[in-house]
Amino acid sequence: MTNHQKLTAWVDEMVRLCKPDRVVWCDGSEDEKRRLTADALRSGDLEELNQEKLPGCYLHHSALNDVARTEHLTYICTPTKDETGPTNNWMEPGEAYRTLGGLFDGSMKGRTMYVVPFVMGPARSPFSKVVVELTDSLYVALNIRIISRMGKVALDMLGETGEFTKALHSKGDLDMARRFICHFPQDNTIWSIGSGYGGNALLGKKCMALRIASCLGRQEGWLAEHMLIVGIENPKGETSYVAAAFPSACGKTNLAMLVPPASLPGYKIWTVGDDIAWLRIGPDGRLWAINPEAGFFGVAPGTNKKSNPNALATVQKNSIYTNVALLPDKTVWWEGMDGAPPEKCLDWKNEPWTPASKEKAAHPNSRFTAPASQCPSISPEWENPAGVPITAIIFGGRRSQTIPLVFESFNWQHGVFVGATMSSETTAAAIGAVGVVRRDPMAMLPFCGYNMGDYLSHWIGMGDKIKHPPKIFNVNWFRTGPDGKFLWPGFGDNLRVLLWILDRCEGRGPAVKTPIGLIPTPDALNLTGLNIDPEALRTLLHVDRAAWQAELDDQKTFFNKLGDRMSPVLTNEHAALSQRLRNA
Ligand code: SAT
Ligand code: MN
Repeated sequence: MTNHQKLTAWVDEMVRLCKPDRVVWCDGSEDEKRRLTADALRSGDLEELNQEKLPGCYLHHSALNDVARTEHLTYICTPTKDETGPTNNWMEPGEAYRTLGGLFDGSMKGRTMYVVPFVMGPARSPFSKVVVELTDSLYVALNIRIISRMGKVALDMLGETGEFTKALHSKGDLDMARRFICHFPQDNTIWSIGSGYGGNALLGKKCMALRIASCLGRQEGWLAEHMLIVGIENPKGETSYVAAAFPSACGKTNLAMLVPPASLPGYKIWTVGDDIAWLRIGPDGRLWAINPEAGFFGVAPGTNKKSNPNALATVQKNSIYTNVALLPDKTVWWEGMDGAPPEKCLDWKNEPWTPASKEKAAHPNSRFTAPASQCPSISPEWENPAGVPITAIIFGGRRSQTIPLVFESFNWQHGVFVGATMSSETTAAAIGAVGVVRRDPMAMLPFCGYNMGDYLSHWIGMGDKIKHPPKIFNVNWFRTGPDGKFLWPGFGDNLRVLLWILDRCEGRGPAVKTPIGLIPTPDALNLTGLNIDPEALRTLLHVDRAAWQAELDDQKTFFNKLGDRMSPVLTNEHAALSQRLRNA
């Protein structure tokens, strides 16, 4: 299938290591999809869903101990620990190759190795990159087929000498004690063993498009970010694009597919990407973004006709569901779907479930994998090889207190500080406690492939090179009142915040200067048709001095952790914020 000698030599070497019974090169064809699906149904990797109601859709159950990313088992392997930095786990490359090599040795005996070449980024884009993943998981091969441009297209792009990321994956024995996800930036290599799930196993996604790509971006002068990309078309037919970073399971997919409220007629939302953005400086001095992916790996629970009708429409065909509940008519269900819970179903563990059951029917991190092209709001520009120009960058976390609904930074450097001091309450997307506030700069804490201090300096440095930088904002949809309920309606109504942001980018939109940034005056947001308590709005736009003092201290603790690699520009920004709060 290829005359790329380095590629075939590497595959041969990995075959000698893993010792699969068979090696299958994936070409990405429809015929191959039918074959692999039939194999997956036979092996139990997939279960067929109701083909009348959900054509081309299948259900996958993961192992019970393999339901989310395992950050504590994820390593960056650089010659020195300093290159990896204090926020990542580090393993010396030689030791990593030895340890994992021992586990990979013979790991595919009795199994098939799928050679899965794929392109991250639009075909024919100079910004796209090729990855070849070797995997013993049919589920992984079939998922990659959906979320990237897989097969011949990638080998064609490689030609005989092209560069590619070498990604090796085996389910191993799925035991967490023998699970490792290792990245070797200097070798453009990823080795992952012991998990078959999501970001641990679909190596093009978090491992390549963020961790490895962030290293490439640093070398080559661009940014690989955990950001959705969305176009907002106004009633005059003009579209502006924004990129927004939120941690996993904080509503990126919902924001990327937002449906404008009926009370704001004439606006349209265009989805370019829902999870990852690669950002480069264009010849016009603006920042341009591509979505390296071709599909969505979205959180299922909470997806319904109100929260995300576009996602719901997207997943009606050609989709793989993971760890959702199965209804008697072989369709799927999850908590937060429209209507009443079913009288009975099979839960994500394949056990009988009724509304009286104590546990959830769908796993909180259950997912759908669906082709982006099926999304009703997909942007006509989503595969433009040049990307789309970015007007604003938005940072946001899940914070029940302190952080206002929206504020604008004073300039690029302050905006980078705002991103660097992002924080969020943890979610089910990673193993560990849920609801704990953690610092998560640019939503990249688990995904930055090198020293976080250097990463933040790279952001500062990019600002010097971008002639027309986007304005930087911060949002928080998740602030709650004394009763614990969300103060802001969220979802479609988030458009009201986006419109203020775009107004500000055009030099319009009233704002008040506060120590933390520029905040809309209460009448600056278009609230037509929205019934919101004025007191709630006041709280949403309020900067509480005492709470911000505590925030400052926590920011400082985090910055100190980054040690001497911390950007002095950002420590100065911290001091300036402290001063502004004192003077306020
Ligand atoms: O498991 S993934 O990393 O693919 C999803 C996520 O955590 O955002
Ligand atoms: Mn994500």
